[in-house]
Amino acid sequence: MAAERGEIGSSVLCLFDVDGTLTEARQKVTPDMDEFMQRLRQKVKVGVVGGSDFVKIKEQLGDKVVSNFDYVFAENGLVAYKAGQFLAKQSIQSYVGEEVLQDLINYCLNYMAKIKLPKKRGTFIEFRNGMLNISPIGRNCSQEERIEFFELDKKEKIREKFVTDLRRDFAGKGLAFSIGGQISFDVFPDGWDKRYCLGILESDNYKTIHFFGDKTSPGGNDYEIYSDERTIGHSVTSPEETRRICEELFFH
Ligand code: M1P
Repeated sequence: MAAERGEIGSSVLCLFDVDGTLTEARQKVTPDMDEFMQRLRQKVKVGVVGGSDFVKIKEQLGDKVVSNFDYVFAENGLVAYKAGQFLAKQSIQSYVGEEVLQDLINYCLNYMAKIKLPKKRGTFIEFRNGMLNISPIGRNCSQEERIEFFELDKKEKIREKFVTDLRRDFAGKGLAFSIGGQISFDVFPDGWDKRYCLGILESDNYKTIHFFGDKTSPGGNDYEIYSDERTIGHSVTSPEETRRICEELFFH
């Protein structure tokens, strides 16, 4: 279905998820898409809001990402850059406290020790600024091993079951769990999902904020910001679809 024509100008912001929306999962942006974003930036303000940490976003969108986008929100906005400058970051340990954090880490290590998979690699828990990223196969897996796990997970729902158990066993601890990619899920304090970046944007008084993401169903890491009344949400299935919708909205 064709998108309606959108307003343009500096009071309009387009916010993009990264994996599956601007790039293929954990892959580099294509030169075409990169160039398209710069053309779009002449019509509206543009920003990215990824679940990944800043290092991964930079790997995927290039070394100039902070100057190529008006906003870069890594870890859902828990690490934020605006107009080419670092703005602020959050710390999960100061917010949650060592007690709950260690219970969570020990629980996950124990849980993963009991999962048998075709392959297991390293870095099962990545400790980030504002979140923990948990991966049953381990983040050091190769691209081939990543896809193998992803396919198995679709059938066996390994991550879904893990997250269901965590939600039950950590109920009332103020933690949220969200599946955004292929081999892992993210854990962060309640409310520190992608809506977190909307709080940062409040003082910039945008008239319209469009959000584009691929994990927009309940449980996906784009769901909350996609369904928030402060955004116009667009659910996409690929970078090509993101581009098509933007062309329909802003280039006609
Ligand atoms: O941006 C979506 C997700 O990307 C990665 O997921 P995975 O490695 O499982 O494909 C991670 O960086 C994750 O934190 C992030 O939410």
